[in-house]
Amino acid sequence: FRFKRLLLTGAAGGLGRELRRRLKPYCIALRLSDIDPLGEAGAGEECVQTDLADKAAVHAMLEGVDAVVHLGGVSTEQPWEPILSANIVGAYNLYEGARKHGIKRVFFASSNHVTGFYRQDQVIDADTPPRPDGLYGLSKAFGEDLARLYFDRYGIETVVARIGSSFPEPKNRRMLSTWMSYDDLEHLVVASLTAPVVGWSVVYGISDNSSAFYDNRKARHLGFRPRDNSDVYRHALEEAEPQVDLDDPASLYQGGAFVRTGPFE
Ligand code: NAI
Ligand code: 15L
Repeated sequence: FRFKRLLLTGAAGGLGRELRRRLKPYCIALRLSDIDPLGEAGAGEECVQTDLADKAAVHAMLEGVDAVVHLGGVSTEQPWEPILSANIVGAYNLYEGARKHGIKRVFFASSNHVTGFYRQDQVIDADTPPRPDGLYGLSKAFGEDLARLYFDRYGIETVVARIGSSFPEPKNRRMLSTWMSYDDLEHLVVASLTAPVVGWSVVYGISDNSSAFYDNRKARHLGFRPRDNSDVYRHALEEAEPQVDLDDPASLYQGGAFVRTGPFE
């Protein structure tokens, strides 16, 4: 399966740098975009430094693109202004540009923080109502609804991936539940871009973790089969953190420390 041209936004970020390398075999041209510098374009790469809040630049960057992997934006809890600009105005510019250029499929990097205020003793799924744990989670909930509107009105398909914690390894006990390996991230993105029919689908981006907070059965049609499992790290993380303090909201809620980050003024 090879796309003529794939667009990867947020390409200078942690996940973007991984996917830059991993998505190349799936397309002839990989267009890379970020507000930060992207380095030299390699063979088959096109680099476009763009602020997602710049409507004209975003529309121009979507020209000639078959499908989008949208990772760009603020990725942590921050003051309102940067979130508004990158995640809300930015997502709107991206979908409007996609509509104008007839783009048919988007992978939208949403976040577990859309539902971060569910407790860690609950298992939730794609139909559980949003319960954002901060402005960041709220902005991702906006992106998800925007994607749904653009599917219902214009037929642009989106896989909304509520990514858990995608890092080389889980860093704490919470991440035993939320971790997704980079290999599984790649499988999820490729499954999302190539499944024949996705409409507007929600999937939690996690590996096959024994203590997952999320049930992905409603996303089986994507054919995403995570192959890694955080249990490999369980013993070491439990030894390092034998007790959790249940008076700390970060230990009680799925969103972890995000539930008590901010306000900033
Ligand atoms: P990151 O912060 O390393 O990368 C995000 C990239 O977006 C950065 O390179 C940044 O320069 C760029 N960006 C920020 N504002 C921008 C703007 N106005 N215009 C253009 N580019 C802008 O984050 P990471 O970890 O790579 O995450 C990628 C995506 O996945 C983000 O959307 C994040 O919210 C989402 N995600 C990541 C998770 C993880 O565990 N890594 C978990 C849940 C969601
Ligand atoms: C996210 O949404 C963040 O982008 C990422 O940096 C992690 O903090 C992750 O969630 C998490 O919840 O562990």
